[in-house]
Amino acid sequence: MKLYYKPGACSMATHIVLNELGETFELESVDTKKGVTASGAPYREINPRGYVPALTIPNGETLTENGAILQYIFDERYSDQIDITTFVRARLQEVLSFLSSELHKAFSPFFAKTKPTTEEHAIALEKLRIQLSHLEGIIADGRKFMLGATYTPADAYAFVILNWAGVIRLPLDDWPNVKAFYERILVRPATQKAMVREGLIKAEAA
Ligand SMILES: N[C@@H](CCC(=O)N[C@@H](CS)C(=O)NCC(=O)O)C(=O)O
Repeated sequence: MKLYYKPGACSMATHIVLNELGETFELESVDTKKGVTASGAPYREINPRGYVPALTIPNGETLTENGAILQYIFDERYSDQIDITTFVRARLQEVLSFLSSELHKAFSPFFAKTKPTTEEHAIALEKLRIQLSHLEGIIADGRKFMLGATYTPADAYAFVILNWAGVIRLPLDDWPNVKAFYERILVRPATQKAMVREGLIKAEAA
């Protein structure tokens, strides 16, 4: 498999999950602004929408969109850890959809090309706080992972999004379950390995 990524971006969720599974895979970084991969390939020929992640799977097809990629890996590789019923798949999709269309997108204004005005920043922050409170609700019942007792790709995706809170200097103290969840996923060896490989932390810190 081959993952197209940008350091610290949502593509790191797939990177972490592949590490969790002990998969052998290739990584190629993408300059999404220039639209080229590290080896000089035109990235829109890989993902016509120009953003990461994209994952080339063993049959030669390339999948895009976090939700689809993470669902694919779950279906293909997690059946020995969890009974993948239609209901469990729907639960995963429920969480992945929330993460992708609500929580992930609530961070977008902070990374926009044009710096938001003070008023826009305040509105965006309020919207983000609401989504973090929704996440707090999902993991409030003492559950260890997003789906309950078992780690799934949704945990890696939630972690990567929460990591952006540090980038925008938003402490997670107002959401204690979210903060504890973030810290639980942060210390996992697969997470640390991906963060070192993507240059987010130094090897000796891992
Ligand atoms: N709908 C897409 C959104 C992916 C996305 O937002 N990717 C960001 C990084 S997290 C990106 O590549 N943005 C282009 C850029 O940063 O130049 C998905 O869920 O996969």
